[in-house]
Amino acid sequence: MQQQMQEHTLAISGMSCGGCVNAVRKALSALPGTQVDAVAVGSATVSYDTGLTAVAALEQAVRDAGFDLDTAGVAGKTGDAGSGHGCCG
Ligand SMILES: [Cu+2]
Repeated sequence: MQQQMQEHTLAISGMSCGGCVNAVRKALSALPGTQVDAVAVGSATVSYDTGLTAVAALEQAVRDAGFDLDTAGVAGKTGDAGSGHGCCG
């Protein structure tokens, strides 16, 4: 069996508290082949098996959990908390 683990960091906007962190962690860890390495307000680092899932699926899980991808970039701007997304409105 060939496992090809790839690490990916997602920049996420709309996170603002520990509840958001938990929601994102739960959403990502529910995907097949993923191992959530770290989640903080504004970002999540995940290792995933490229044979089982893809970055697009990770991003979709984040959106499904009620958050947005901060596609403007990991470096620099912090997500705009309080935009009405996530667990705390
Ligand atoms: Cu929250």
